[in-house]
Amino acid sequence: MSDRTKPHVTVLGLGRMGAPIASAFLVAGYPVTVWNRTAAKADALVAQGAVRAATAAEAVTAGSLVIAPLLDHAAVRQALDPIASVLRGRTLVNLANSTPDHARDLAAWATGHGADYLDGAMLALPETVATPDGFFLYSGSRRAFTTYRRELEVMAPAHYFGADPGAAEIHDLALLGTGYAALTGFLHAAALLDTVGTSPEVFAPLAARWLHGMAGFLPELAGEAGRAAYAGGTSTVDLNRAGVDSLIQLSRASGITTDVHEPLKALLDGRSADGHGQDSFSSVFELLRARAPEQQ
Ligand code: FVH
Repeated sequence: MSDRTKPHVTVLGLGRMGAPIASAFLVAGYPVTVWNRTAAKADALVAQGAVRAATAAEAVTAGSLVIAPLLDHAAVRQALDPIASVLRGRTLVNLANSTPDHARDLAAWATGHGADYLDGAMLALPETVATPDGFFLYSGSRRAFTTYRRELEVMAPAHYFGADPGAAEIHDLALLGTGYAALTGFLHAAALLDTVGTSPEVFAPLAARWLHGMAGFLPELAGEAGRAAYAGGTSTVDLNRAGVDSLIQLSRASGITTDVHEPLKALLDGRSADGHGQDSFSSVFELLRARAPEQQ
């Protein structure tokens, strides 16, 4: 039974993320209208108490808060462009993964059609929606974030990154990049161990323990990079060059690709060739950071 004192929530897109999001609002007692391009995906939510809208326009009209966990920027534009006029007076929360520029474009477009716009990025898995294990990032309209903070927290702990609509996406992509590097490293290592009969399942707990320890190293790495203070570190460029080199040699000898670690070796070799072999590993940051055009 929904609580009529709560704002009416519309969820556009009932994929892996959208379905648990809509379900979480129903569990929290919100009146919920749902729409999905493939209508059958709404069946279970309708059984749970959601109202099924026949069209995206009907769905947007029903809610004051419109949440769109669609596939990507193109899907958002395809779903919303034809119905721009019904957005007026509503708050649109776009949760599709996109680039900062796409987020800014969409914010300008939505605002131009009279909507309040919040861009969101979901750092969660379908099963961690509405649990403390996931978290969502937001940027764009502060008024929208403040007004609907309680509703946003139904989906996941909510973090606001300021008025630039692109800010949530920059931070999201930075976190995805961190994760992709770690997970690709794990898969490469699993392929390596597969050659000696150690299964990925056996290796996973060991890798998780190591990654947990690595996470504890982040404040030190961040402090060095933030201050550009690389002297006296315990884990130097040259020490890690040797480690990465051994890994590449073993990969090659085992018939495993070296593609994952060659870029890191190139960075470490570059640092060493520039006379920074005894600097901390974190000094690789100096080769990665954006430079003024005249320094490139
Ligand atoms: N799934 C995950 O693990 C990650 C977790 C972190 C966040 N990502 C991002 O979340 C966005 C949604 O991802 P998803 O996993 O829910 O994606 P799908 O299950 O594939 O559902 C996609 C929904 O989008 C609808 N859709 C696609 N194209 C269109 C279109 N042109 N017009 C209207 N709707 C469209 C699709 O509809 P249908 O295929 O069922 O008809 C689904 O409702 C995403 O940005 C991830 O990067 C997920």
